[in-house]
Amino acid sequence: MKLSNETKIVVLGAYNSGKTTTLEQICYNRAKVEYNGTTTALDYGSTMINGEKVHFFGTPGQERFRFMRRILSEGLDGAILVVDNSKGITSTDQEILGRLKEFKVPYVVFSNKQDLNSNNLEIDSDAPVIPTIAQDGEGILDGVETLLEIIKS
Ligand SMILES: Nc1nc2c(ncn2[C@@H]2O[C@H](COP(=O)(O)OP(=O)(O)OP(=O)(O)O)[C@@H](O)[C@H]2O)c(=O)[nH]1
Ligand SMILES: [Mg+2]
Repeated sequence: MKLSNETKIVVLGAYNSGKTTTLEQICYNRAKVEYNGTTTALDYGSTMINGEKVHFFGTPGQERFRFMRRILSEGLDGAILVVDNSKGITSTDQEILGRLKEFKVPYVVFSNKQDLNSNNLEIDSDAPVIPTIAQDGEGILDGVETLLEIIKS
């Protein structure tokens, strides 16, 4: 059970899956560190949901920045794994899933880019899979609320 009334959520996933776009839909106040459109350090944003402050940290997807996932995941309460549904689960996603299960982190999966491919995502996970179109905001807030419910339960 979670005691603090502030929540930290980390947005994980492979290169170009839509993590930064997802965070931009959730948070009004935000910052990002990118070069040529790819995250090189982190995204950060916060918002109030049902009267509680929720902090979001977006990670880089490129494997050369994978050490940032560990740094940004310190003290997390929950995670969102953003998968590009037109590509499916990548080796980066597999590695992230392994860690989430190992450390029993509450998480949801966003099967993003439903506009490109709306087939069911094939994934070895019991976590809720939420279809999203990040650039249009579709499914995003429902997915975040689902995650917050899991964190509180
Ligand atoms: N068609 C489509 N494109 C999307 C969607 N969400 C994001 N994109 C596009 O996918 C590209 C990558 O989006 P980002 O949000 O930068 O992805 P990212 O996961 O942060 O990428 P890295 O930080 O490089 O790992 C951009 O061109 C987005 O506009 C979606 O739902 N549908
Ligand atoms: Mg990014």
